Amino acid sequence: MNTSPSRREVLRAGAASLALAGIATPSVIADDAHLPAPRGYLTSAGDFDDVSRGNPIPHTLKAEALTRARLTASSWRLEIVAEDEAQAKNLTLSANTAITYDRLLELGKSKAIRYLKALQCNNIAVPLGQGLWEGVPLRDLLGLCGPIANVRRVFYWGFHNDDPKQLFQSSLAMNQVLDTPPGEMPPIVAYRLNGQEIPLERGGPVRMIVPWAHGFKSVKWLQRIVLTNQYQANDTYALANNDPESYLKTAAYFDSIAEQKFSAQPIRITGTAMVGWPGLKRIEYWLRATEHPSRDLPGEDPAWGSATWSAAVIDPAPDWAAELPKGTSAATIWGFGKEGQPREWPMRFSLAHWTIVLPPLKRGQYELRVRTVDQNDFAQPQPRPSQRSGKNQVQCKILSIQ
Ligand SMILES: Nc1nc2c(c(=O)[nH]1)N[C@H]1C(S)=C(S)[C@@H](COP(=O)(O)O)O[C@H]1N2
Ligand SMILES: [Mo]
Repeated sequence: MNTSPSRREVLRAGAASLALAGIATPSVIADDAHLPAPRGYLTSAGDFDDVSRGNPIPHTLKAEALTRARLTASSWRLEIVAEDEAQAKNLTLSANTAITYDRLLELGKSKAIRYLKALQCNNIAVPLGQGLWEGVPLRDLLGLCGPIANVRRVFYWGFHNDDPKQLFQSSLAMNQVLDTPPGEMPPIVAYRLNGQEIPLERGGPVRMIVPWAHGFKSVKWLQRIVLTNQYQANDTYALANNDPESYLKTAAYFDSIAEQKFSAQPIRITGTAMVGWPGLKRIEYWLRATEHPSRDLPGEDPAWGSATWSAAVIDPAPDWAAELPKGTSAATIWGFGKEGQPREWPMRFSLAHWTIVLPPLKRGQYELRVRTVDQNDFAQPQPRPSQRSGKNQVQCKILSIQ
């Protein structure tokens, strides 16, 4: 456990700024003994939760089947094809002009971008895992097709067992590909995860990564890009009433939502928060004693209006040298300054860790709710409680004190 003064000071400073903002602070926050050991920021490739379609699932293919599927580094090819010839020069398998893995890595020598990004499915609360992704901006690959005319959208998909029924595709508007706002991260065609080749299970050898979006835009086993003048999203995820243009939501999640029993002692509850495009200002909790605890509290219940929210503690930025893959200098990562520290903390599209420390409680039952407040001052589940654009309902954990 790290009890260095600097960590304590950072936590106290955090509490002080919350007090200034008029937010109650937990009573035992300065007591380091109740804070967890610093938690990691990179999920190892095999530890991500997996969301993969296909029969067989592409990452179960072996040996020759894998080469036939073009899912090894030497067999992998990326085609970029316009709907009609006047739109762009095509890079195809048949003309032997499709992009090879070696060519992608060669481009990466001058164009590569690296960033931290957590994957989250818009239909699953709790992020799937966070990686350090590296790749070539998609715009630079489109640049290989010469002048592009009359193209409004990019469709793309990965290997799907050559069965149209298994196609999993996604799309981006051309402006989302080409006109990255300054200081924002572009979509990349990624070939490294946590400093290593992307394993097959995570969508390797090459996968799309779209920083601001839910997982369905980050297509695995990427093989084909289509330039089109169609203007509508054709995402597989547009079906089933999902919002195909959803942004990652800022939201807090308990590490374990399971009901827990405690004795009369200080209680430490931990969790993570996803930081969406609106950023993260603070995390708050509401503890309420009740004889009949329930996780579901309807939005119209007057209790929401009289709730008292107190500050949870967000972990300060870690020691990046210990966090990052060996040989990766933090200063080379998007959003980090020359000194190797992130310019904003917590960082957008990535994970924060938080801790709630409760003083000893009286016997009884309690509902504990946690929510984020974003940089626009929206508290969960606002600004957009639509569950088809990403899960951001306020989570509840039930505590019983014996
Ligand atoms: N080719 C392909 N890519 C895909 C999917 C898929 O089924 N096939 N699932 C998507 C969805 S819905 C999510 S949430 C993420 C999950 O990424 P992971 O399995 O690396 O955690 O991958 C996306 N990319
Ligand atoms: Mo998903």
